[in-house]
Order: sequence, then structure tokens, then C-alpha cells
Amino acid sequence: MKDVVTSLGLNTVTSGAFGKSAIVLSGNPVLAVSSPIDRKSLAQVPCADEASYHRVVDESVEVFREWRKVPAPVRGDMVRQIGNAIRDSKHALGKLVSVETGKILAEGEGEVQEAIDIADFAVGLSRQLYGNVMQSERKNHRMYEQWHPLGPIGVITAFNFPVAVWAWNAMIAAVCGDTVIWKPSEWAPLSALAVNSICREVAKSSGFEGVFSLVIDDGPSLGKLMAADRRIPCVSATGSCVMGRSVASVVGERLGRCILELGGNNATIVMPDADMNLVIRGVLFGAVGTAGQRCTTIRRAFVHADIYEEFLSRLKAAYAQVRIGDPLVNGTLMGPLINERAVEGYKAAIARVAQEGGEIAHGGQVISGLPSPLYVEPTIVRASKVIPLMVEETFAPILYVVPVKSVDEAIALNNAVPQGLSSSMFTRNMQSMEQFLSASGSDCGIANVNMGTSGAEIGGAFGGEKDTGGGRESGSDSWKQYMRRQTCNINYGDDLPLAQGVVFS
Ligand code: UN1
Repeated sequence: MKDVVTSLGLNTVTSGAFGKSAIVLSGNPVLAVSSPIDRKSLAQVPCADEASYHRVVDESVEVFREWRKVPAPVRGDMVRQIGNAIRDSKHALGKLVSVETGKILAEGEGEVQEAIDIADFAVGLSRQLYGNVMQSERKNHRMYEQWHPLGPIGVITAFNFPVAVWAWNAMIAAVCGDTVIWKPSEWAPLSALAVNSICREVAKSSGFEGVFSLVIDDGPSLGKLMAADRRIPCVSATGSCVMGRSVASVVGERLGRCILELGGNNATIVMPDADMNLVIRGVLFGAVGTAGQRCTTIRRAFVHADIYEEFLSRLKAAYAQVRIGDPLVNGTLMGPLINERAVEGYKAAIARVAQEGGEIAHGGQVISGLPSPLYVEPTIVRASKVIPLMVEETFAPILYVVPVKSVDEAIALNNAVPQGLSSSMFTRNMQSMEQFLSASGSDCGIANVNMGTSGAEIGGAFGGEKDTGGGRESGSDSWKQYMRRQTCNINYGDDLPLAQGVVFS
């Protein structure tokens, strides 16, 4: 397992702070990284301290001053080369993601593909940073808007998508003319080091190595500095609602910009006319994939009473087939949770199920006899009505299944949680589908039909409402958040007409 760490040169990391170049850190705390697969040590990474953080940000500001002047399509060409370089290392990076986070190899590689896809998207975007031209009400006047680079973007990422979510921000920010300062999760610093060094290597040949900087920390301190840092006009943060609230209040206090992608508590609705083969496959991937540790994981299923028992028995049969174990082995569908704290969260939720009136229909145990104590059974909880546990997001593979009688009831329950990231409905009925997608339907940022809640493509804007934080990343027009809009008015006449017909003479 350590082979991939060694092959990427991560066994001898000497810096956890990269600005225009690597900053030598001596005497700083060291982050001990081990794999959740077997809890064996992978590497020791020096943490950046406050002084090196400030140096990195100063350098990022300095690089930004030049990078913003490079024509956007030229910036796009650098991102094209980055996409290709990541493509060349797709297998190694995918394996590293698996080793570091415990997700299965197919998902590790899928995540790297997501980074490649957003790089490709960003290349095209670099020629399409369009502004509008408006019709002026004044004679001989022209009015239009243009988009300028914003500045260094702070990107705080979570452990579960240690490459893709950063890439959603970084590839777009780079073509927009911004620089990027990355504070990855202390639970997945190696994937960040590897992908960041590939990007820096490519950027170096264009003379802009410092477009991508990185600071590694063993806790939230540097993220907090970043939130308060006026040199960073925009902070994009992915993680828990608690973390997001703290980042948002500090960034808000200084009137900075925030892009938040926080907790999800996603539901799927299964109608009696659904194709059950699709349902079972979709729910299995959505609830068990990445061991339930995606922000888009299906955590709640509202299933029509007419098919409730059939759904449960077919899903239980599918869960019984799930191979749990080493995520690098072909055929494994579920690897370990990220760490002991996650297992504690799983156990605490399971312990509450019976107290709250639910019943474990499948799973519910931590598995012993595997190479680390972090493997748990994917769990199905049957509940005749919503129980308080379902309102919280437990970052583990626990699915609550509740019977419903109508589309209205299912939509109301879908919306009855603080979070609003993703949602889905399985149906072949056009009216049910349109009701789910209507203004009085799902209140989430993502609404899918005949598929689960996870596995979004990069082309759409990704994010959610309410406690999910309201941010949108990745495709569509998310790029606008990484730029500043300027409305320009030009008078090419010999008179000075005033707007609204005001006469001032
Ligand atoms: C996340 O869990 O933070 O839609 C991101 C998905 C992935 C991204 C998940 N493309 O499931």
C-alpha cells in the first residue's frame, strides 16, 4: 500500500507549506498519516505554522497581480496541461485517494476523473467568461458588464473528496485569473500534496508556480486564519455545518465572499410505479457508496406503503451481497470509515435507533477481524415514522426507510430537515415527477429522477440550500463567484444626459 505513497515521492515530504516555492519548516508539529485500511503509517507531513501561512498568502497575492493580466485563454491552456498531467497519473492518484480515505479503487479513480473533467470544462470556460451588454436609456451611451479576476481564493476541503472538490474550485479559479490557497483536511493531506505538486509542476513551466499554494495543518487553526484574512476575498469551504457556520460568520464579519458546501441529509422517494431494478441499484450506490461518507449520500428513503415491504426485502438482499473489506481489492464495494471518530458516530447513532422507535433491518455492527477497527456494516433502519435521528447527518452508511402514502407527504418529509443538498425520486409517473421538481417540490440544490442523490456530473452547479450553505461549485455559472463584476457606462456623445431623465442645471 505504501508503494503508491513512495512512487509519488510522498514518503519523504519536507514541507507542508507551498507558496511561490516550498517553504522549509523545521521544528513544526508533524502530521502522522495512516491508512484507514490497516492503520499502518503512510507518511509524516510537517505542518505549516502561522508565519509560513502568512508568507504563502503574501506570495499568492504577489502572483495574483501578474496572473490576472494573462489572457484568460492562455490561463486556460495551462489548465489544459494540468488536466493532461492529472490524466497521466490517474491510476496512481486514484490509488492514493483509496489508500488515504478508504474508498474503493473505482471511486478513487472516479474522483480523479472528476478533477480531469472539471479541468476540461475550465479550458472551454476560459474562452467564455462572458458579460452582458445592456441597452442604455441614454443617447450615445453604451452599458456593459465585464468580469475581472477576484484575488487569492481560500479553499478548505474535507477528507471525503480530497481531490475533486478542490479541483472544482481551483480549475475554475485559475482560468478566472485567481490564485488558490488550499487548506486540505488533516485526514487526507497526501492526496492534496500529490495533486497540488502536479499542478505546481505544470504551472512552473508557464512561470506561475505560485498560482497553486498549499498549507497543511493538523487542525482548524489555519482555516480560521484564512476566514479572517482580508487578503483572501473569497473562501470556499466544504465540510460540516458547524465548520461552515464558523467560517461564514468570520468571513461575513469582514464582508468577504463565501462559497459553502456543507452537510447533506439527502432523501430518495420511491413511488409504487418505479422500476424496482433501478431503485435497488440506485439506492445501493447512493447509500453504501463511499461507505456513506459523501455529502450526497442517501440517508433517508420515503417509500410508498404499497411497495414498502418489497423494497425492504429486495434492498436487504442487495446489502447482504455487499463485499466489505480492502478497498483496493477488485470486487470490494465498501471499505472502512475514515477514522475512529467516524466509527464512534456510527455506533452512537445505532445505539439510538431502538430508543427512538426504529428497528435495525440489516447491519448495525462494527466488523471485527479485518485489518483495522474501522469497518462497519452498511445499515438499514426501518421506522414507521420519522425519528429524531433522521434529522441529523451521521457521516456513515445508515439508511432510514419510512413508509409514505402520497407524493405530497413524501415531498414534505424530504424537505423537513435543516439541510438541503440533494434529493431524488424514482417514478415513471409524469405527474409525480413534475410535482417533485416544481416550485413546491424538493427544496434541495439537486433534484434527480430515477437515480440516487449522489454521483453528480461536473457540468451542473453543485451545492444546496438551507444549512447546506447555499454555495454552488463546479459547472454552470459557478465561475461568477470567483470573479468580480464591473458595470461599465461609456458616454460617446457631446452631451451629458442623466439617467431617469433628471435635469440638473
Ligand atoms: C461531496 O461529497 O462533498 O455528487 C462531493 C457526488 C460527487 C461529489 C460529492 N460527484 O457524489
